[in-house]
Amino acid sequence: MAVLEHLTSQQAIDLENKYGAHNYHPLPVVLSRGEGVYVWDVEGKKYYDFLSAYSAVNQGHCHPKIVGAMTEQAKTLTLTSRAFYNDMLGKYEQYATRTFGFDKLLPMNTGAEAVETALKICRRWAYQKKNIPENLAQVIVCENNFHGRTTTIISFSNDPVAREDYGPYTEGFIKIEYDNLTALENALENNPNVAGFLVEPIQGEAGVYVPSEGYLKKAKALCEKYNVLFIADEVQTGIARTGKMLAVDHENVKPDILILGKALSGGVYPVSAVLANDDIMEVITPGSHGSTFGGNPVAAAVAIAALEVVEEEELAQNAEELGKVFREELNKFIPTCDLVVKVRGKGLLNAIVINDTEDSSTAWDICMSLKENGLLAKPTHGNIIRFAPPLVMNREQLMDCVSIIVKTLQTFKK
Ligand code: IF1
Repeated sequence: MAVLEHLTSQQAIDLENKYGAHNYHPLPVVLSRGEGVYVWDVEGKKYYDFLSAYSAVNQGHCHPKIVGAMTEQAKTLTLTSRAFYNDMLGKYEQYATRTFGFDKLLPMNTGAEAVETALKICRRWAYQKKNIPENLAQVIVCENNFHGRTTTIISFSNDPVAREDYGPYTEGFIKIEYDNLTALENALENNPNVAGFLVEPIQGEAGVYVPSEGYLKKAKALCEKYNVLFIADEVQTGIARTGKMLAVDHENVKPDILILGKALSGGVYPVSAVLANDDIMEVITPGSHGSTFGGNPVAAAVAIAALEVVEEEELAQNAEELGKVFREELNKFIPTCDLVVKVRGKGLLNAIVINDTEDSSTAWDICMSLKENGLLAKPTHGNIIRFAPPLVMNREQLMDCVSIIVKTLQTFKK
């Protein structure tokens, strides 16, 4: 078979199965094109994308402004490494720090790398500024967290599938219950070696678990009380997804360290970043951290364009409004049967909980049926289905999607 030959879905799936490592179990759909809120499979069938590449494609597929910025920059200069300056990085750093209100930005590529970077900054700060004795710094994390796939990050995961047989694990993490301020205070008090608290403002992988109102604000206050850095992982919740530029904005919380990824590039290129003020970021000195691709000119051009699109197209407001409509509409359906326990979420990061056990196939079967009906979504934790369309959706499209979802759920009615 010639490499560029047109493939059927089955052929593409067979190739991945044969030649690719089996680290995913995808829904059996093979996509070959995307535009805005839509994607098309290789047979030409059109779908609403209700995953948005796990919230990376907030600005919609192949946004012309972002793709334009990328192709222009790709024709001009792609990579210099940080051994030399480039004429795009500073402009991007200025734009992004102004947008998010921090003194400085450290550019990386993937979300996991940015989380690792934040942890390194936090540990350095602990030794150099908080005077924690060498190698004793601890970071508090939450149960059911998801922060990525590196060895250190999976060390403090409690998902057996993500961790099993990857030991030995990195030390220095304390795990507490999410959305539990007493547990946080217990972990902070009488422990002078705590350096930071790493938290997702909404737990995505855990099934779009929204904490109680005020949790983040009070958690930040506790961190201040004990001189501990509040580190917000907004890789999934950031960049307008939840109806504000950042999910912490809902509670007017300013993290000490902010982690961004995914939609920072609109999903066209891997771009991640860590932001902090000078008193923290100054612990990073030449040679102490880096990346070949981090801060490259294409990434910088893409990220500026991606952030401009969010502002110009008022995507946060749109996510806020459409999210309310989505939950309202689903809440009309839920009492009509026993199939769906609840809908929850913020902005356009939502999930429905199916009334079945975690090991049942119901949520998967519903997603297969949604696919047949022209909408792509993926189950998480067995009985939860995440709904996160691109934020460029309009009200009419959203109502069309609600009707696809409701009609599909009706065929599974209990
Ligand atoms: C996979 C989940 C989403 C993240 C947060 C850091 C990262 C992620 C809060 C790492 C990544 C992903 C990665 C993807 C599945 C996915 C996911 F279901 F696993 F939890 F989005 F909901 N912090 N999330 O959500 O970013 O290194 O991937 O760029 O790993 O299979 P990355």
